[in-house]
Order: sequence, then structure tokens, then C-alpha cells
Amino acid sequence: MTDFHLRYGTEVARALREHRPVVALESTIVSHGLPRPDNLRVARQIEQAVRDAGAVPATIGMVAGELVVGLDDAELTRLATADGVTKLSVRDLAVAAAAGADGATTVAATSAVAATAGIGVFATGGLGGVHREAAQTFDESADLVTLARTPIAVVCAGVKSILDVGATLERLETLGVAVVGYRTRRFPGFFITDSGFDLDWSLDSPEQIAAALAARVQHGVHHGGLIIANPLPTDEQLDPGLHDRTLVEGLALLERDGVTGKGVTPYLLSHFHSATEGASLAVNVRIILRNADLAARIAVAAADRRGEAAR
Ligand code: PSU
Ligand code: MN
Repeated sequence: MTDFHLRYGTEVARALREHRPVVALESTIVSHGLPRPDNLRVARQIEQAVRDAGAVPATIGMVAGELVVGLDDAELTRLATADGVTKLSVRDLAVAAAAGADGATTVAATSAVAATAGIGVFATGGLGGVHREAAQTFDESADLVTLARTPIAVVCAGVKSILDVGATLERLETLGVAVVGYRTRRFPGFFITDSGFDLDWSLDSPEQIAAALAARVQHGVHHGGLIIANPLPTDEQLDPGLHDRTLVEGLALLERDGVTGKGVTPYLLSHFHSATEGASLAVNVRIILRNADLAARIAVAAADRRGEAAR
């Protein structure tokens, strides 16, 4: 496992010492995935959702070259509002640290840092994955290979619908990353409830998921990630027709503007938010808050199991 030099927020440090439930949160959704000024308000709401379910939130990011596990409110504000906050995947962390940069960590970087910190559960919106033109562009998110070697449970609403979902699921299988649906056998499609792809496993409660996490350790198969796919209820999803139209439009604009590399995901998300006049933003926020709540309940169930085992 990667070994980072980390600074801990006081509350997170204490919670980890006392083996209380902690949930990792990423900062890229805050600085690059959600529009300003809503992003800061939402970042605080996500942390509150974790607290309301009985766990301590640890939002991870880089401030002036320091990797922080549990940003305080001033640091969160800085990453949500400052100019020049860089999107950081794992490969960027050392260079950014040496440069003294401010940076927001992706799913990949957040997972790697959280695992090093001994945090076992992480909540986000949607994972990165295989892009639609990947056969030509080779554009596949580092989220996938990082999860192959990082012991963490990630609660998400599937992968963003802007991706090639089928190819992403195939890659996750190859990479040995387990995927379970939360109360579903269908893989969610982020903004939409059902991506159209089946899952092999469904678990129905935080306790069942905590049992699976414990079994991973018992059987020595916890070196990679476990994805918990938590779909939106159908009455809360983005209208599928609106979704499909916006996506086709966004992909055409992407090509027109020649956007590639790490700019692709933020570009498409921002197109969704403006083209749907905020409808996709409201859905995106619901997704993250629901995932934060479920992740916290899993962390609580896992801590309860550890407590019982110790007695
Ligand atoms: N999901 C969202 N919003 C986001 C992202 C995911 O709802 O902003 C971010 C995550 O940080 C994820 C990253 O790790 O996009 C993937 O970027 P890329 O495709 O460049 O790897
Ligand atoms: Mn990419």
C-alpha cells in the first residue's frame, strides 16, 4: 500500500484513535464536479449527512502542499472557492505536494489516502471509468486501477452515465474489484436509477455490508476495493429522456471544443448542470447525500461489529 505523509483534522484524529466510525469524502466533487457557489454549501451538507448517521466525516484534500484527512471549515472553503485548485489523481500527489499546491483529490487519490489513514469506508457520487471512445483515446479513469490495489469500500451511484458503463464493469471484473448493489441487482446509472446492466450481488442492510467487509479481511481478499452501488429511487432520478438528450449534446460539444484528459469529466458535468437548468445538479446532490448517509451507516455497523468482537 502507498504510504503518504498526512495531516489529520483534530476530530478525525480523535475518532480514529478511539476506533469510532469515520467516513472519507473526496474534494474533487466539491471543487470540480459541482458549480459555485452551491459547491461549498453542498460540501457542508455532505459532512452533516455523515454526522447525522453517527459517523465522523473526513473530507480529504491538499492545502498548500499538505495532504489533509479531515479538512476544517476554512480549508474546505479554500478548496471550494479559491482559483487554481488542481484536480489531483494519485500520480499527481507528490508533485503537487512538492509544489506547495492546493488540490482536490479524485476518487483514486481519496481512496489511496483514506486507506493509508486506516479509513475503510468512502462516499462519493459516481466513480470514474472507461470513456465511450476509449478504444481510440485510451481514456480510462485511474479510479479503476487504483481501486484494484486499495483496500476501501466505496459507496457510489455507479459510474457517471457519461461513460461506457458496460466496458467499465468489465474492467472492474478484470481488476478484481467487487461490485454489490444496495438492495438491487441492477447497476445504477448515476443520474438515472438503472444503467441497464445486471449485478451478481445485492446486499440489503449496512449490517450485511459490514459482514462482507469483515469476511474480506478474514479471507485475505481485502487488498482491492469493494464498490457498493446505491441507486436513486426512480422518482428521484433525472428524467431519462432529458438525460439522453443532454448527454448526446454534451458529447458533441466535447468534440467541438477538443476537450481531453482530466478536463473531460468536469466539462460534461458542467454541461449537464447548465443544460438541465439545475435539474441534474439537484439530482447530483441527492445522490451524494444518500451515499454519505449509507456510508456512515456502514461505518457504524462495522464499528459495532469490531466492538462486539473485542468484548
Ligand atoms: N463523480 C461526480 N462528480 C465528480 C467526479 C465523480 O459526481 O466530479 C470526479 C471524481 O473525483 C472522480 C473523477 O474520481 O471525477 C474522475 O475523473 P477522471 O474521469 O478524469 O478520472
Ligand atoms: Mn480520463
